[in-house]
Amino acid sequence: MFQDQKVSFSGVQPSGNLTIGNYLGAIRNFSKYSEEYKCFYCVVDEHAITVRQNPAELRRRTYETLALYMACGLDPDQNTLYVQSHVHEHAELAWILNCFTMFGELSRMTQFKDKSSKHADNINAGLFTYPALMAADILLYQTDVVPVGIDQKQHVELCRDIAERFNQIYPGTFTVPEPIISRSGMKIMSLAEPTKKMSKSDENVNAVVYILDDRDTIIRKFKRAVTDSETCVRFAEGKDGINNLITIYSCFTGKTFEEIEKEFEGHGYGDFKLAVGEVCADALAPVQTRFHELLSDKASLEAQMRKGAEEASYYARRTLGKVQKKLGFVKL
Ligand code: ATP
Ligand code: LTN
Repeated sequence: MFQDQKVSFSGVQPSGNLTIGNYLGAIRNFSKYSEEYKCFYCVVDEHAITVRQNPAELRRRTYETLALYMACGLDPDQNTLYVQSHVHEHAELAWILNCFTMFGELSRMTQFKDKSSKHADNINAGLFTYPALMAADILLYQTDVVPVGIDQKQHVELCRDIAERFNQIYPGTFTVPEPIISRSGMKIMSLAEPTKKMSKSDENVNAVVYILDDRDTIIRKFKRAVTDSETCVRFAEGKDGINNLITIYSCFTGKTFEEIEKEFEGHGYGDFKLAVGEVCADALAPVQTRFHELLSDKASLEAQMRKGAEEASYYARRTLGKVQKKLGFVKL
C-alpha cells in the first residue's frame, strides 16, 4: 500500500491524564519510526468509552492527547495523527473482525479481566470485544510494527491470530503485524504499589507522575515513592520500588543500571529519589511548554485533526473495500 515503506501504528486512549508510563512505554518511542516508516498515531476515543466517561472531559482529553503527541516530538507533516471516531472504517472493520474472533480468546485477555473486576457494575460487551476494535485499528493500515508497552502485547498477539485466520480463508488480505516493546520503558510501575502498573486511571494521584505535573509535584511524588528498608541503590529481585526508580532514571538519562548503581554508591535513597525527580522534571519541561502553546490554539488542532482523518481515511477505505469484496458484500 505504501510502495515498500513499512507502516507503524499505535494508539493511546484519551481516558485520563497521560503518565510517564505512557510517555516512556509508548509515545516517546513513536517518533523513532517517523523517518523510515509510514506512521499512523491515533487518539482512540472509541476504546475509551468501554468504561464510562464524562463527555466534557473526554472531549478535552481528546484535544490534549493530540497536542501531547505533537509536544512529544511527533511532527504532523511526517506522521498521520488523528482521532479514531473521525474515521468510520475502524468501527466497520471491527464488526467484521468480531466475526473472526473467538469467545475463548477474548475471555483470556488480562486487560478484560482487570477492567471487569475494577468496573464490576459495567461489564459491557464493548469491554469484552475491545481487542477486535484494536485489531481493526492496526489491520486497516496494513501495519508492520505496533510500538506499545508490554501490557498491550497480548492484544497485538491476538490481532496477529485474527489476521492469520482471516488470511487463511481469504489469502493476501492483511499484513501480519509485530508488537515492538521498548526495552527501557517496558513497564513503569506505580510509585505507591510498585508491583502494579502505573496507570492513568489510578485513583491515587500520588502513585502516578503525569506528563503535565509541575516540577515541585514531580519531585514531591518521587520523594514519597515506596521503597524498602535497605539503603543502597541497587537493582535486585524483590526491590520493586527501587527497581522502578532505577528504570525511570535509566529511561530519562540513557544510563545503564550498572552506571546508575555506581553513580549512587555511598548515597542513600533520599539523594537518589531527588535525582530521579530532577531528571524527570527536566525532561518533561520542554514537552509541557510546547503542549501549552499547542493547546492554546484549538483551531489549529482541529485543522490538524481534519488533515489526519483525511489521510487516514484514504488508506482505511482501501483496506475495508478489499475486505468487503473478499467477504462477498455487494459493491454498488
Ligand atoms: P488505563 O489506565 O485507562 O487503562 P493506561 O495508562 O494503561 O490507561 P493506555 O491508553 O491504555 O494507558 O496506553 C497507551 C500506551 O501506553 C500503551 O502502549 C501502553 O502499553 C502504554 N503504557 C501505559 N501504561 C504504561 C506503563 N506503566 N509502562 C509502560 N507503558 C505503559
Ligand atoms: N489498547 C490500547 C490502546 C490501543 C492501541 C490500538 C494500541 C487501541 N488501539 C492499536 C496500539 C495499536 C491500550 O489500552 N493501551
